[in-house]
Amino acid sequence: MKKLWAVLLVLALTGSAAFAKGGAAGKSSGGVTKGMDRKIVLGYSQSGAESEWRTACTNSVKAAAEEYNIELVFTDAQQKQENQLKAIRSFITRKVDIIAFTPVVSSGWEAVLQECKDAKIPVICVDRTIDGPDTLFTAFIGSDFKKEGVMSADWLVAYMEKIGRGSKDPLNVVELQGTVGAAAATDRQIGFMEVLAKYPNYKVIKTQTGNFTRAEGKQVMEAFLKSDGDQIDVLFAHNDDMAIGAIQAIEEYGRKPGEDIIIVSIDAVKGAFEAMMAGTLNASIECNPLLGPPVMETAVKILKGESVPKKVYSVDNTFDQSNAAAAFPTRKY
Ligand code: GYE
Repeated sequence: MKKLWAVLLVLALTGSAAFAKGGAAGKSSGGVTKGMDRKIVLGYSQSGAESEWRTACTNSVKAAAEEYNIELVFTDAQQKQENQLKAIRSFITRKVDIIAFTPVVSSGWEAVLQECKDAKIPVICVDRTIDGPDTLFTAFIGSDFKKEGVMSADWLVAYMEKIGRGSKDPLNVVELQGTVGAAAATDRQIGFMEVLAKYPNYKVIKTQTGNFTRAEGKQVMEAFLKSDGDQIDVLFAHNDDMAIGAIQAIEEYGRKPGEDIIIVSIDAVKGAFEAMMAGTLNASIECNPLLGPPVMETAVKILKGESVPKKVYSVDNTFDQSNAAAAFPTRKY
C-alpha cells in the first residue's frame, strides 16, 4: 500500500512539474521574456495583409514574439489608419509595456504618439516611417525606401542600355504606386524619379496607385493598357504583388511581359523569383520583411533601459533574371 502511494506521489509530482514546464514555454502563459526578469506585453498594430511581403512580416513578428516569450497583442488594421489609431489607444488603456506599429500612412500620428509618451509607453516604428520629429518614437526598424527606388531605376537604366533600348526616345514608363500616403510609396517614387530625371528620354506617362495588392495592380494595368497599350515600354511597380497582377493583365492584353514590357518591382518575395525564373518579371529589388527578431530584441533593450539606435535599416540587394535561379533556394520569404 505504502509503495502504491509513493508511486502515485511520484507520478503526481513529475506530472505537475512537466505541466509547469510546458506552461513556461507556452505562448502567453507564465515564464519570463528572454533576457528579462519578467514577461513583457507588446502591442503590435500591423498595417494590413495586403501582400506576400506583409504576410512574411506578420509571420516573422509572431514567431519572434514566441521565441522571446513576449506576450503579443496583435491587431491587423486592414490598411486603415483609423483602425490603427483605435488599436494603439486600446494598447494604452491595456497598459502594455511597449508598442510596435507599421504606420499605414506617414502623416497624422502626432496626437496618438504623444498619448503613448504621456503614458510612458515606448514606441517602435516598424517597416514604414512617419512624418514629423524623430522624438515621437523611440526606434525605427525597416528599409530605406528611397534607396530602393534609386536601385530600381539604376537597374532599369543599365538593363535598357544592355539590351540596346536605352536611347529610344521616348521610353514610356508606367508606374503602379503603393498605398497613397505610405512612406513605402512616397519614397520609392522619389528615389526612382531622382534617377530618371537624369535621362530625359524616359517619360512616366501614367502613374496610379494599386494599393500594394495583386488585384488592384491587375485592374490598374488593364486601364493603362487600354489607353496606351502598345506604347508602354516599361512598368515600375512599387511592389511584387502589383507587378504579378500586372503581368496577368499584360498577358491577357496580348503583349509579352518581360520582353515587350520590361518590368521592375520591389520586395523580392518568392512570387517574384518564380516570375523572374519564368521570364515574365525582369528584376526585383529586395526589401527585407523579416523584422520580428530585431523588433523583439530592440523592445527588450528599451525596456531594460539600454540605449538603442534611433534608426536601423536593412541591407537590400538587387535580383534579376541573371541571378534569380541561383538565389531562389536560399530565399526565406
Ligand atoms: O513593399 C509591400 C507592402 O511597407 C515595405 O508594404 C512595405 C511594403 C511592401 O504591402 O509589399
